[in-house]
Amino acid sequence: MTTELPLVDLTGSGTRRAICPHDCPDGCAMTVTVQDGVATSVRGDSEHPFTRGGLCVKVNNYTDRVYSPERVTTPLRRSGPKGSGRFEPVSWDDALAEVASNFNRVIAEHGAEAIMPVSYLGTQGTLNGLNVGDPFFNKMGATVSERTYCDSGASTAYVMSLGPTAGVDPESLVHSKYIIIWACNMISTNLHLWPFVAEAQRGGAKVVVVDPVRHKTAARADWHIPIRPGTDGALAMAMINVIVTEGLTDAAYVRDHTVGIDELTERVEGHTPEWAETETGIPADDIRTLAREYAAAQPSMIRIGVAIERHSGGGQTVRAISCLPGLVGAWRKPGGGLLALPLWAFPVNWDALSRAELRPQNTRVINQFHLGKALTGDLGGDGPGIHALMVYNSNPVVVCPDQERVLAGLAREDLFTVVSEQFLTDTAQYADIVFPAASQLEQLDVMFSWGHLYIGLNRPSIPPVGEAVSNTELFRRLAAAMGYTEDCFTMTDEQMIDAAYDWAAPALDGITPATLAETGWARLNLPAADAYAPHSEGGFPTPSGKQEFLSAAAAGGNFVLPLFRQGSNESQPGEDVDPLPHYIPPRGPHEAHRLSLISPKSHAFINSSYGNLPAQKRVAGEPSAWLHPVDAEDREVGDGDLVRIYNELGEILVKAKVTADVTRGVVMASMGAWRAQTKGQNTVNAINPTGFADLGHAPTFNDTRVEVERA
Ligand SMILES: Nc1nc2c(c(=O)[nH]1)N[C@H]1C(S)=C(S)[C@@H](COP(=O)(O)OP(=O)(O)OC[C@H]3O[C@@H](n4cnc5c(=O)[nH]c(N)nc54)[C@H](O)[C@@H]3O)O[C@H]1N2
Ligand SMILES: Nc1nc2c(c(=O)[nH]1)N[C@H]1C(S)=C(S)[C@@H](COP(=O)(O)OP(=O)(O)OC[C@H]3O[C@@H](n4cnc5c(=O)[nH]c(N)nc54)[C@H](O)[C@@H]3O)O[C@H]1N2
Ligand SMILES: [Mo]
Repeated sequence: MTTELPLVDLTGSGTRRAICPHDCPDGCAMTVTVQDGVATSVRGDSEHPFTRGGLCVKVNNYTDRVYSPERVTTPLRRSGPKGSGRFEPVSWDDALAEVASNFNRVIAEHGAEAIMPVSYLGTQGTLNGLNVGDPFFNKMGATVSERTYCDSGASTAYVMSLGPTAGVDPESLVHSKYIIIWACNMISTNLHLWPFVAEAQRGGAKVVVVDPVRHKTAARADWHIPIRPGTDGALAMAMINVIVTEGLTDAAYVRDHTVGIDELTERVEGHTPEWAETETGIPADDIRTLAREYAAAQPSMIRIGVAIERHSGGGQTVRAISCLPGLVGAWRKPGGGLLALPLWAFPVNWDALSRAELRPQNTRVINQFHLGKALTGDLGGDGPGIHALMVYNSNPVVVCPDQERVLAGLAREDLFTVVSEQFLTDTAQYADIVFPAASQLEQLDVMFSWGHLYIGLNRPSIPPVGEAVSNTELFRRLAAAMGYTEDCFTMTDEQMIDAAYDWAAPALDGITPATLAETGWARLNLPAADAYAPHSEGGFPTPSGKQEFLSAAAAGGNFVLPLFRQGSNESQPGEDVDPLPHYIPPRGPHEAHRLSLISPKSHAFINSSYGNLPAQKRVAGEPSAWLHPVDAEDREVGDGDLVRIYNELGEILVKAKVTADVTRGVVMASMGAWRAQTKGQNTVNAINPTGFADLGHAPTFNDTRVEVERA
């Protein structure tokens, strides 16, 4: 039976509820003020226990995004050369017909695998987000797009160690006695968690930040530990070494609730703090102090950022870090454990979203990091080249590595490119057809979170701006144009909501789409944060039911979760993985390129979204690269100089910010700015590699060697 949701008066006035759509752990609940069908402002919901009444520099003026004069409001057809950004409005019917005829032409000439979807998380809504186009492209038999931008490697590692468990309620951090924030710039990227950390800190907890950069979050910590990028695995292995050799374990917890302590103890032999000092640049005594304090102060918490996975050994780094809470019994109490992404608590029916069974067996898979190669014919293998591309929920020109090749590919006159967008992004500039995409205030969706334990219903507050449609509606229209008749292509959004979750699951007990329409959001049916310690007595969802230092899932364990692969229905025998954590060093410096490049998130943008909007551009300022004073002096670079940062992939031109807030040997250039904002028309992904990390095909954005010179 389909849930009937009460109608919203889209042309009226009053206050409406919404949930922030962005790919961010905070998933904020918002109240929207509407005047005669026009949204005039958004505010953070003061009753939502995680949002607590505040939004952020990105979303505070969301209505400026919704009504921006730059919004794409009708379908557009290219009217100039490729990439010229010249378009003319066309009707929906004409645009759909043109897309269908081109897709059919490519399928007839080259086969369906010559079409590739490219998408990520413009919205993270359950309906309109990651998997919204999967049924359509699975049915088509198009090349499967592997999307491992974010947390794929960390998730693979985490599940190998702990199983798919939420593990920690982020709100329980108020009870922590020791908090290690490891590769996460919380004040910029997970702002709404900070008040919980600050409360713990006021209560006497020590807050430690492990990061090559002394950023906004590190500045508020009690102890900032600068580290060489990509060497966190060495730090974690040395912490394990100190904890086991000095007898700092919670022996009863280890005995009853973990597997593999003997093997782990043997593995960390020789991984002394002195050894780790040479890898990480952190003094051995500091490593000892960190391990001792972390073990002694219970409950202790580790918050890893997604950035922890983005280097050659990112997966094994997460494997090593995940041993720590089990060793010291941190799981025993609320406020202890490892906080990664508690998404696992939400009973999402990923299979129903992706419909992998619609696609032919053994359809070709291309990882999006290889988009540039795929478009320029440098793929290898014997499948067809890519002749049509459809981009939605993503801006690959800015977010994908190997930017120059991506641009060269998009510039191909023979490539038919469709983009669904709110704005003419650096990618949409290269489209043949652009479809206008709705904003969150114009669409219906159910929102999970990867940073708290509340589910939310986002109902539309205003009518569509121009002819914009939600992604679900776009794919209904495209499916009709292609003649696809399966039920999933005619389901209404309400029907999709029913199918998207296991509403009978215990976590949703007492919660239905109808109750959410009343309340806007609800805490999953779990113990309250001050009683939430799901692993106080073990009970991990692993093969052994214990925390696995020695992983039973290691044979064939290097898999990519199906949700990142259009719901893979093929058996995916992954490569075998060492069942014990180990250290994989980052790419070393070499003569030509002596500096490590990292490209974390911008404070004022969300990935590349908002990179075109005035308020956020003002906050972000001109794109810059942070350089340590000694590295700057070696290269005769002064603060504010224009510099060329280059390697074998390409170069970017940015302003140098010379500051001791970045570790020596490291260059930090945030991602997110659009090409037009930069001097060389290239952004940092022009010098980022396409290589995978060791697990889950995670990216290696923070494992890049570069050199810098004055431009
Ligand atoms: N303002 C803002 N917020 C965002 C986003 C955004 O674009 N802007 N994006 C959202 C998304 S999609 C994500 S995935 C999250 C990501 O949020 P985070 O996980 O916080 O990711 P980053 O900002 O990439 O990097 C965090 C920190 O890791 C550090 N770092 C880089 N390499 C290393 C390393 O090898 N070791 C250590 N210890 N530290 C390292 C960087 O210096 C940086 O301070 O943020 C979300 N929130
Ligand atoms: N160098 C470097 N590169 C990175 C990262 C890094 O740290 N460093 N981080 C990586 C990470 S963690 C992530 S998550 C990815 C993010 O990569 P993306 O998910 O591609 O992020 P955005 O750049 O925000 O692009 C999303 C686009 O979707 C559009 N959009 C928003 N809502 C909708 C909608 O409802 N429908 C449609 N059709 N479009 C919509 C927005 O306007 C925007 O242009 O970037 C990755 N790239
Ligand atoms: Mo991300």
